[in-house]
Amino acid sequence: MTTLKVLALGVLCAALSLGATITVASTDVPKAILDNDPVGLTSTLIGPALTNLTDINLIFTELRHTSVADLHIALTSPSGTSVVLVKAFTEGGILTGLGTPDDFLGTVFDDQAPTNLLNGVAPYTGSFNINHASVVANPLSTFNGENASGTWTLFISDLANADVGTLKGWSIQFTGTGAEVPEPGTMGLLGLGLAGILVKARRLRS
Ligand SMILES: [Ca+2]
Ligand SMILES: [Ca+2]
Repeated sequence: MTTLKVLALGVLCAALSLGATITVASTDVPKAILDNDPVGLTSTLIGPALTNLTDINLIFTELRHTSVADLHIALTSPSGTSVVLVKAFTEGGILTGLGTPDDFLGTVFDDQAPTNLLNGVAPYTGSFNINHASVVANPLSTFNGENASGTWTLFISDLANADVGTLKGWSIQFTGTGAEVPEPGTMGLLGLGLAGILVKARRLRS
Protein backbone atom coordinates (compact mmCIF):
# COMPACT_ATOMS: atom_id res chain seq x y z
CA MET A 1 0.00 0.00 0.00
CA THR A 2 1.37 3.42 -0.91
CA THR A 3 1.94 6.06 1.71
CA LEU A 4 -0.81 8.16 0.16
CA LYS A 5 -3.30 5.31 0.39
CA VAL A 6 -2.40 4.73 4.04
CA LEU A 7 -2.88 8.44 4.63
CA ALA A 8 -6.25 8.41 2.87
CA LEU A 9 -7.39 5.41 4.89
CA GLY A 10 -6.33 7.17 8.10
CA VAL A 11 -8.33 10.27 7.16
CA LEU A 12 -11.40 8.18 6.42
CA CYS A 13 -11.17 6.20 9.68
CA ALA A 14 -10.76 9.38 11.72
CA ALA A 15 -13.74 10.93 9.97
CA LEU A 16 -16.04 8.00 10.55
CA SER A 17 -14.99 7.53 14.17
CA LEU A 18 -16.13 3.95 14.23
CA GLY A 19 -15.61 3.79 17.97
CA ALA A 20 -12.95 4.59 20.47
CA THR A 21 -11.71 3.48 23.84
CA ILE A 22 -10.31 6.26 25.99
CA THR A 23 -9.00 5.94 29.55
CA VAL A 24 -9.08 9.00 31.77
CA ALA A 25 -7.48 9.21 35.23
CA SER A 26 -8.65 11.36 38.11
CA THR A 27 -6.28 14.10 39.13
CA ASP A 28 -7.82 15.14 42.48
CA VAL A 29 -6.34 12.25 44.47
CA PRO A 30 -5.03 11.15 46.98
CA LYS A 31 -8.02 11.35 49.32
CA ALA A 32 -8.32 9.87 52.80
CA ILE A 33 -11.08 7.33 53.41
CA LEU A 34 -12.22 8.15 56.93
CA ASP A 35 -13.22 5.38 59.32
CA ASN A 36 -16.91 4.51 59.65
CA ASP A 37 -17.95 7.76 57.98
CA PRO A 38 -21.07 7.60 55.81
CA VAL A 39 -20.35 11.15 54.53
CA GLY A 40 -17.48 9.59 52.60
CA LEU A 41 -15.44 11.21 49.86
CA THR A 42 -15.99 12.20 46.28
CA SER A 43 -13.40 12.31 43.54
CA THR A 44 -14.00 13.37 39.97
CA LEU A 45 -12.66 13.07 36.46
CA ILE A 46 -13.71 14.62 33.15
CA GLY A 47 -15.09 12.19 30.61
CA PRO A 48 -14.11 12.36 26.90
CA ALA A 49 -16.25 13.51 23.96
CA LEU A 50 -17.96 10.20 23.30
CA THR A 51 -21.66 10.77 22.77
CA ASN A 52 -22.84 7.16 22.92
CA LEU A 53 -21.17 4.96 25.52
CA THR A 54 -21.13 1.23 24.85
CA ASP A 55 -19.02 0.20 27.85
CA ILE A 56 -17.21 1.59 30.85
CA ASN A 57 -14.76 -0.10 33.19
CA LEU A 58 -13.78 1.41 36.54
CA ILE A 59 -10.11 1.05 37.42
CA PHE A 60 -8.63 1.38 40.90
CA THR A 61 -4.97 1.82 40.10
CA GLU A 62 -4.27 2.22 43.81
CA LEU A 63 -6.72 2.16 46.69
CA ARG A 64 -5.01 1.34 49.97
CA HIS A 65 -7.29 0.12 52.74
CA THR A 66 -6.83 -2.47 55.48
CA SER A 67 -10.35 -3.80 54.84
CA VAL A 68 -11.84 -3.12 51.42
CA ALA A 69 -14.91 -5.01 52.67
CA ASP A 70 -15.73 -1.80 54.63
CA LEU A 71 -16.25 0.15 51.41
CA HIS A 72 -19.43 1.40 49.79
CA ILE A 73 -18.68 2.55 46.24
CA ALA A 74 -20.94 4.44 43.85
CA LEU A 75 -20.46 6.23 40.53
CA THR A 76 -22.43 9.15 39.07
CA SER A 77 -22.35 10.11 35.39
CA PRO A 78 -22.39 13.65 33.95
CA SER A 79 -26.13 13.28 33.25
CA GLY A 80 -26.78 12.44 36.90
CA THR A 81 -27.26 8.67 36.74
CA SER A 82 -26.01 7.31 40.06
CA VAL A 83 -25.26 3.62 40.50
CA VAL A 84 -24.14 1.77 43.63
CA LEU A 85 -21.42 -0.59 42.47
CA VAL A 86 -20.35 -2.19 45.74
CA LYS A 87 -21.92 -2.25 49.17
CA ALA A 88 -19.97 -2.63 52.42
CA PHE A 89 -20.08 -5.89 54.39
CA THR A 90 -22.19 -4.05 56.97
CA GLU A 91 -24.82 -3.66 54.22
CA GLY A 92 -24.57 -7.32 53.14
CA GLY A 93 -22.37 -6.43 50.17
CA ILE A 94 -20.23 -8.55 47.88
CA LEU A 95 -17.22 -8.97 50.22
CA THR A 96 -19.34 -9.90 53.27
CA GLY A 97 -17.79 -12.76 55.24
CA LEU A 98 -14.33 -12.41 53.69
CA GLY A 99 -12.71 -10.80 56.75
CA THR A 100 -10.52 -7.79 56.09
CA PRO A 101 -8.94 -8.14 52.62
CA ASP A 102 -6.35 -5.42 51.87
CA ASP A 103 -6.30 -2.97 48.98
CA PHE A 104 -7.43 -2.66 45.40
CA LEU A 105 -4.24 -2.53 43.30
CA GLY A 106 -4.71 -2.51 39.55
CA THR A 107 -8.29 -3.63 40.14
CA VAL A 108 -10.66 -3.30 37.19
CA PHE A 109 -14.42 -3.49 37.68
CA ASP A 110 -15.69 -4.81 34.36
CA ASP A 111 -19.17 -6.26 33.80
CA GLN A 112 -17.71 -8.54 31.12
CA ALA A 113 -14.93 -10.03 33.27
CA PRO A 114 -15.50 -13.76 33.84
CA THR A 115 -14.33 -13.72 37.47
CA ASN A 116 -16.52 -12.25 40.20
CA LEU A 117 -14.86 -9.97 42.77
CA LEU A 118 -16.10 -12.38 45.43
CA ASN A 119 -13.72 -15.00 44.02
CA GLY A 120 -10.76 -12.65 43.82
CA VAL A 121 -7.84 -12.53 46.24
CA ALA A 122 -6.55 -9.30 47.82
CA PRO A 123 -5.20 -6.99 46.50
CA TYR A 124 -7.58 -7.96 43.64
CA THR A 125 -5.17 -7.25 40.80
CA GLY A 126 -6.93 -7.96 37.51
CA SER A 127 -10.44 -7.66 36.07
CA PHE A 128 -13.56 -8.64 37.97
CA ASN A 129 -17.28 -8.38 37.51
CA ILE A 130 -19.11 -7.01 40.54
CA ASN A 131 -22.42 -8.78 40.11
CA HIS A 132 -24.05 -9.40 43.48
CA ALA A 133 -27.57 -9.54 44.84
CA SER A 134 -26.90 -6.36 46.87
CA VAL A 135 -26.69 -4.21 43.72
CA VAL A 136 -28.25 -4.25 40.25
CA ALA A 137 -26.98 -6.82 37.75
CA ASN A 138 -24.16 -5.59 35.49
CA PRO A 139 -24.14 -2.23 37.28
CA LEU A 140 -21.62 -0.52 34.97
CA SER A 141 -23.75 -1.22 31.91
CA THR A 142 -26.36 1.14 33.38
CA PHE A 143 -24.32 3.95 31.85
CA ASN A 144 -24.43 2.54 28.31
CA GLY A 145 -26.02 4.90 25.82
CA GLU A 146 -25.09 7.98 27.86
CA ASN A 147 -22.82 10.84 26.85
CA ALA A 148 -19.38 10.48 28.48
CA SER A 149 -18.56 14.17 28.24
CA GLY A 150 -18.56 15.99 31.57
CA THR A 151 -17.87 15.27 35.22
CA TRP A 152 -17.92 11.71 36.54
CA THR A 153 -18.08 11.46 40.33
CA LEU A 154 -16.81 8.51 42.33
CA PHE A 155 -18.24 8.22 45.85
CA ILE A 156 -16.57 6.07 48.49
CA SER A 157 -17.57 5.69 52.11
CA ASP A 158 -16.27 3.40 54.85
CA LEU A 159 -19.12 1.83 56.80
CA ALA A 160 -17.37 -0.23 59.51
CA ASN A 161 -15.15 0.43 62.50
CA ALA A 162 -11.37 0.15 62.77
CA ASP A 163 -9.89 -0.19 59.28
CA VAL A 164 -9.11 2.89 57.16
CA GLY A 165 -7.34 3.78 53.95
CA THR A 166 -6.60 6.17 51.10
CA LEU A 167 -7.82 6.49 47.52
CA LYS A 168 -4.59 7.14 45.61
CA GLY A 169 -5.49 6.58 41.97
CA TRP A 170 -8.48 5.66 39.82
CA SER A 171 -9.61 6.01 36.26
CA ILE A 172 -12.41 5.07 33.89
CA GLN A 173 -11.98 3.28 30.58
CA PHE A 174 -14.67 4.66 28.28
CA THR A 175 -15.72 2.90 25.07
CA GLY A 176 -18.18 4.57 22.77
CA THR A 177 -18.90 6.21 19.47
CA GLY A 178 -19.86 9.57 18.13
CA ALA A 179 -16.78 11.58 19.06
CA GLU A 180 -15.79 13.02 15.71
CA VAL A 181 -18.71 12.19 13.42
CA PRO A 182 -18.82 15.16 11.04
CA GLU A 183 -21.89 16.78 9.52
CA PRO A 184 -23.12 15.22 6.23
CA GLY A 185 -21.73 18.20 4.27
CA THR A 186 -18.31 17.70 5.81
CA MET A 187 -18.48 14.01 4.96
CA GLY A 188 -19.05 14.96 1.29
CA LEU A 189 -16.00 17.22 1.29
CA LEU A 190 -13.92 14.51 2.97
CA GLY A 191 -15.08 12.05 0.30
CA LEU A 192 -13.98 14.42 -2.47
CA GLY A 193 -10.63 14.93 -0.75
CA LEU A 194 -10.17 11.18 -0.40
CA ALA A 195 -10.98 10.60 -4.06
CA GLY A 196 -8.43 13.26 -4.98
CA ILE A 197 -5.74 11.59 -2.90
CA LEU A 198 -6.44 8.18 -4.47
CA VAL A 199 -6.32 9.62 -8.00
CA LYS A 200 -3.01 11.26 -7.19
CA ALA A 201 -1.72 7.97 -5.77
CA ARG A 202 -2.63 6.13 -8.99
CA ARG A 203 -0.90 8.79 -11.12
CA LEU A 204 2.24 8.55 -9.02
CA ARG A 205 2.26 4.77 -9.35
CA SER A 206 1.73 4.68 -13.13
CA1 LIG B 1 -16.80 -3.72 30.43
CA1 LIG C 1 -13.39 1.12 58.60
